[in-house]
Amino acid sequence: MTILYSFRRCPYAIRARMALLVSGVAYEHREVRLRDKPPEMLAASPKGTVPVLVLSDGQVIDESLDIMRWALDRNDPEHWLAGDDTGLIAANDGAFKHHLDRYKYPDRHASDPLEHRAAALALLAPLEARLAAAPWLCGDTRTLTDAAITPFVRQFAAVDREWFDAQPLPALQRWLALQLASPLFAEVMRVHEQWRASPLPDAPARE
Ligand SMILES: N[C@@H](CCC(=O)N[C@@H](CS)C(=O)NCC(=O)O)C(=O)O
Repeated sequence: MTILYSFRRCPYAIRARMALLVSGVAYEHREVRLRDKPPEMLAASPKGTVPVLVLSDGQVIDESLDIMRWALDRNDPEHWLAGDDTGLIAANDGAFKHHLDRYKYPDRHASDPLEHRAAALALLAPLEARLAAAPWLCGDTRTLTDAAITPFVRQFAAVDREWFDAQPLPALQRWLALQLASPLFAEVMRVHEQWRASPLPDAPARE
């Protein structure tokens, strides 16, 4: 059985789960706590980030975009791979994520949150322009690019919802709201209990 080590709120894990779910590939979900990672996950991927996918033959995929592409290569009923915009995704994972972290966690980064909020906001302008021209980032249908970027924009919006809703980003706001209200998103955000390996069976009682 394919196994996914995942953490509910991690944007990388969210996008991996979105692609896995759309592909219909069966897998066992193992919910981890980042402060208490299971040794089974670290044995498979010592770098210690989620998501980690362990295939039935033991092969390990421990980058979220690779998990998405692996799943969709198996089965892609919504043609998500037709919208794999590597440039847009790289800008999200690079500069946007950089500013998002420094806006969301100023204490951790000793950063000025408003400076980084402004920088991240500027990076949303190209997304707004695309979404003003078409309902999804790569055209008329939802694709891998939408799924890859949505969890990060969701985090950005949630830091100060009132401020985000007041920004002149009507197309992006509609796009985000549509996805957060989708059955796909509801399913990937379902709460799972922390996974733990089954305890070893009790040792036989000694006479
Ligand atoms: N490039 C990786 C990044 C994954 C990542 O950084 N995940 C975070 C959680 S959102 C993590 O596991 N961090 C390790 C930790 O906090 O201990 C991917 O795309 O899968």
